[in-house]
Amino acid sequence: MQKPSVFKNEHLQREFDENGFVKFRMFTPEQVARLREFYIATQEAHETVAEKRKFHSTNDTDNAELITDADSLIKQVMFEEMDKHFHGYKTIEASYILKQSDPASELSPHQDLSFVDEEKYYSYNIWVATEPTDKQNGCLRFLKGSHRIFNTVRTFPSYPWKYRDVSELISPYLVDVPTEIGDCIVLNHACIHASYPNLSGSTRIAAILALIPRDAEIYHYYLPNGNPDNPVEKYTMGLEDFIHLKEGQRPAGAQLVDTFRYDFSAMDKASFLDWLKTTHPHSKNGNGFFKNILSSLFKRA
Ligand SMILES: O=C(O)CCC(=O)C(=O)O
Repeated sequence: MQKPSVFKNEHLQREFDENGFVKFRMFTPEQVARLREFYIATQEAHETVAEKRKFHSTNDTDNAELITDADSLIKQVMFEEMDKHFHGYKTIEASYILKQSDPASELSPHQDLSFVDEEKYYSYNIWVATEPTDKQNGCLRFLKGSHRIFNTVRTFPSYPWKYRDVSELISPYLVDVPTEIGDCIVLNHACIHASYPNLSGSTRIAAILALIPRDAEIYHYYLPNGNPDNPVEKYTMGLEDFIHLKEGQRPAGAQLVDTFRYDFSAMDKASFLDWLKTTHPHSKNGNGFFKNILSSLFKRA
């Protein structure tokens, strides 16, 4: 089934559909400066969790006033540009994500939570950093096309990851996506992505806005205790429900619309290697990687 388009520009839509992400220049330096200024003004409130987590977001503070104010400011700036590039969208929540300068700020390959029924729709983030990003301060990295491997349900607060048995195979195939001031990266939440640790000496400040196609319902999939033997609970959500969502807990006021058992079984290595061979046959890293696998098979003990 064809999922609805969200980009006005068909080349951007094609690249997004094909790769699961796309980068383009969306903001002026002045708009980026406004995103940064709000963060600096609220830095203390944001950094209440900084001791515990080297990668954290506004939501991690559990401070409803800060979460609401950050959501409004980021949306105000982003809405100045949204309709030039996107159509048929509905916004969810906006927040800051902070990567402190620390080796523990690395994000290993992952997918983001599900927000919609991905048989019919997709959900996505607009990600914008308030400084240029590169390998040194933790730029994003993507496994191209990985949003198309399986339709997965990605539950809160945790879940057994579909790619848990192949996670060590992913890294050589990730492509780095550095950014300049004003660039945004639009990423499909189902696309496998990661980011380098920030080792630059200062915090990397980024803002994100989560969106879905206009006709899609916003869902939140809750798996009690992250235990795959439990049924998944599916809730319809509004912005307020996200603002008040607490670490590890059910959304307090949201409506439960379904419960279902979900098969969380892992993708096996042979199938993943097959997928890599057909989708990334010319990858520089990939060829080397396959050679390594082959040569290690023929190594004498
Ligand atoms: O900002 C980062 O380093 C990672 C962002 C990310 O994983 C996301 O937006 O889903």
